[in-house]
Amino acid sequence: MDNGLIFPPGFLWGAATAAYQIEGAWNADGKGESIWDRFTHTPGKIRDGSTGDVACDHYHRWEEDVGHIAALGLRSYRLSIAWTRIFPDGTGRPNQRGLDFYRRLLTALNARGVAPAVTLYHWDLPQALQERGGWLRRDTAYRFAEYAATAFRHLGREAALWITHNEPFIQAFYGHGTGENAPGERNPWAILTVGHHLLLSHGLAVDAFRAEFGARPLVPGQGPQVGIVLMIWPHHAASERPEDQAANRIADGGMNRLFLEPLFRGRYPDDIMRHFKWRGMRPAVAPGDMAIIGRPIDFLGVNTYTRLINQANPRDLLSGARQVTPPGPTTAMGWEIYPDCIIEALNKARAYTNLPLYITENGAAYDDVVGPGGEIDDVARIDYLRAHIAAAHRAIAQGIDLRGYFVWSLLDNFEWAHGLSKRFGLIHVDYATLRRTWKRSAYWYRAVIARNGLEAA
Ligand code: IFM
Repeated sequence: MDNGLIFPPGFLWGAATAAYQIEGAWNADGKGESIWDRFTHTPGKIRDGSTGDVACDHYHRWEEDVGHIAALGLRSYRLSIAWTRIFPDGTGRPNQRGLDFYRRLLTALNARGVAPAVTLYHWDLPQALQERGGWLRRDTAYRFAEYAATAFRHLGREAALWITHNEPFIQAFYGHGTGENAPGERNPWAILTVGHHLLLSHGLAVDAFRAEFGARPLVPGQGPQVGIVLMIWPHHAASERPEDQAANRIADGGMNRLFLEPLFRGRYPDDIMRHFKWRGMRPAVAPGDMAIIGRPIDFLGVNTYTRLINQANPRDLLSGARQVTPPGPTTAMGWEIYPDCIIEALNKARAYTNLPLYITENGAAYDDVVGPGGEIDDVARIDYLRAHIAAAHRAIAQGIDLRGYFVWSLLDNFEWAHGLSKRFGLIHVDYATLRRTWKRSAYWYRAVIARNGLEAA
């Protein structure tokens, strides 16, 4: 009998969000300004002119949202802490009201049997630290470690998984190279230094975690664990031509190996260093930094949505590549629907580490239509999720130690430079009324979780 694709017992089914994308309340209860507050308040930065000032207003509606999380049956919920709620200026004395907010939220999740996975940094640096040099300045890594230590001390036992950083690639390349993200710097020479300081701050935060919870990695379920989330998107060369192959290697190296190698092999990839050195860039590595960056962690989170197909483009200063239009259908982000991204990304991670892996983000934006009765029949999102979850099942069957899968996202939310125009949620948010409505994909995902897998085809 075909029982469908059933996952191992205890598989962690989740959904993910991030503070700036959902919370709103950008200056409530002593919260300081972050680089995303400043960026979205600067005209012309966000395509639809929106900001995260209100977003989903989760800060005020968190109890309702915890109700949705519990009703979906999520085993885990991934959220991020806004650094500026805890340290409005990035450093100094913690803001008790910020700590109280997250304590209430985490306590409520645990009370409903939902294991929190908490990211410390999902790109919202305190503006005050940006004004002192931001991630270009080494000191910021130490301020991050202080913030991490405070979070671990006050909230540490409330989370199952602690994630130091989300996708340092995006902060480095989009925040400082293309300028599409906050702080909006267009300074390619900054990229490697920013990336290095992000990784250094990760290692310092791991030290703070061990100082709080003991030197030995904890056993799952017996206390919090610490790791990092990387964006790992497979890269394919557009052709067999040596130029395309070389461009593809560098593009892959900039996104993936630039972070995997220092974390797991104690060095930066030679070819990427050569590539950027030729362009005058070099990270400011001090003696001992690589050992800090390589501190043992307990798991690795992988965010993957699609693949990229690269063609040589000598005019691109950063990667020397341009991405070609994918052959297959795409989501509303223009991202190809390519379910094998799950297997390829996990295999790429596994080439570096045998740690337990989580898909910490996967999902799809579509131009959802609200029907006359208020229903949202997002079959395309269901198809996307089904195909990617099936790929996750294949990965496990191939021996990959995949422990969980998180849909991006629980709610429609603020999609960075796209503003409120791209909807990734299982739950629709009407931004005029802030009303939440389950899409058909939410009901479908609830059934997947209840079944611990996919129904037979
Ligand atoms: O919305 C983002 C998220 O913040 C980080 N990973 C990719 C998502 C979709 O673009």
